[in-house]
Amino acid sequence: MVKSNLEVWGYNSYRPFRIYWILKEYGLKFIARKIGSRTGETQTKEYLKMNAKGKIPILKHNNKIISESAAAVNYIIYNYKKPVDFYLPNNSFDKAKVDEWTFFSLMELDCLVIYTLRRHEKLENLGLSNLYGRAPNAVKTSREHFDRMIAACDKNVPKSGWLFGKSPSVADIMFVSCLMVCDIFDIEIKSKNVLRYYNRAKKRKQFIEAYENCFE
Ligand SMILES: N[C@@H](CCC(=O)N[C@@H](CS)C(=O)NCC(=O)O)C(=O)O
Repeated sequence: MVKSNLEVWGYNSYRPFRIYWILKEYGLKFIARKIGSRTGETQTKEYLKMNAKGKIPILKHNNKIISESAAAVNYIIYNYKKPVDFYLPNNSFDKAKVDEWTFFSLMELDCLVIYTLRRHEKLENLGLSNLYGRAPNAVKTSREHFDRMIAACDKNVPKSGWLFGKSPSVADIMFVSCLMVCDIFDIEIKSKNVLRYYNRAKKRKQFIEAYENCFE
């Protein structure tokens, strides 16, 4: 078993995947605690003590616990030495541009589209409408919103490399992790440019290693 003071709790989903990916980028050893959402494993007394929200993922570093996948990803970049092949902004404007992609991914894609589809799509489409209720109009408008958002970033996604040049950044981890959900919910990425970017991202060694570790 791997010895490390870093533990990722959660697997098999694009949100824990964000933490697996940044840890692979930084070449850090970690223990994967493979508990799943909606299995009961996030509702135990022991787990709720670590994350009262009863959700995955969390990152545990010694006795420090970080919930929220984006916060956990940032914790790694704030605390460990930047690898040569990873982009970190070094002024406030460039930092804001990375944040712009991060918040865009979290709010416009993860929250407005993915959460809505997960909650309100039919069971056979991998949704939980049996728990949260059918909402066909919300599902339809979420899918439309996704298309609009992807069209809006079409020109901002470079034709080669990553969002900020030759190396990936936190922005790429957040954006790509949301694009991964297209496969689950049968969403077509209608921008050829974004699709090419996504396919490039999936070929990165660290992405593949993280994927193989997170999704079994
Ligand atoms: N904003 C949180 C979302 C966490 C989240 O919703 N996780 C899902 C699995 S990926 C979960 O645990 N769902 C169970 C539930 O909502 O009860 C993050 O990015 O970490």
